Amino acid sequence: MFKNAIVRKPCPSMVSGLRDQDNGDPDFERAVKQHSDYCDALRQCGLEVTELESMNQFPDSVFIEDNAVLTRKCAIVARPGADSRRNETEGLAEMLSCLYESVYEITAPGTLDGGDVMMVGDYYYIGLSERTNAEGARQFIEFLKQHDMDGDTIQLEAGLHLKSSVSYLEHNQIVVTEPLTNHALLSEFKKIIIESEEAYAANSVWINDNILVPSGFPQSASAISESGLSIVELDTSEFRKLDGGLSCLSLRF
Ligand code: CIR
Repeated sequence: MFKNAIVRKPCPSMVSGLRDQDNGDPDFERAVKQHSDYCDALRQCGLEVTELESMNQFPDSVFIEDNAVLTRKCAIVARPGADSRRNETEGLAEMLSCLYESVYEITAPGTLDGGDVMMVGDYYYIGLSERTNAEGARQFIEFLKQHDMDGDTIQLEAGLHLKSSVSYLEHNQIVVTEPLTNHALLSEFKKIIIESEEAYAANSVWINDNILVPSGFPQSASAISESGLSIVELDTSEFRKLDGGLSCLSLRF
């Protein structure tokens, strides 16, 4: 069960956030509304939500998931792989030290984005991507081991982050897109396959037996609810323009 979430408010400069393809700039006012609905959904799932002030000097800072990984036993501050995001983590270790006895930081030359880290209990899957390198993953696993946790890496061939393609929905169940469906490390999971035209819905989020699913992906929504899970659909259109999904918008712990 999660009890808390940390989010960062969107900033007006998000209109110049990073993106792989140009699908138009996000509308800031609409993003603020979608973010507020997201926070309400987290609260309805029973979470206490801490809203950090926006950081206009960092256009992508609303995607706070990439800044840290909060495990059951320690906090690990990430070192974002994109240059423009590298310093988003300033002050975070200090803030997290009020919540955790053990706070670690990924250091150079390691890079790691939280979006590349999928938690399955005390075991972590780490995507090696354009943002997360082998050294970042190595440091991350070393921190885990100090607390009797462990992890392994998955080399990504496509997608921004690991969790752009696969999400753990608890109960030994994942939603996963085609490229990772047959990955050896994921073979033990029960799979809900997300069709390629709905790939964005692979970034869905388990919160206390509710699944947050992006709206506009009907096949995925019914596949997830058919497996007995209760879904909450949320509009993320403005964050999607920056390749961001539901998980990126919060740290849950
Ligand atoms: C970026 O490219 O870093 C942002 N525009 C999107 C980050 C999305 N984060 C995530 O999937 N965890």
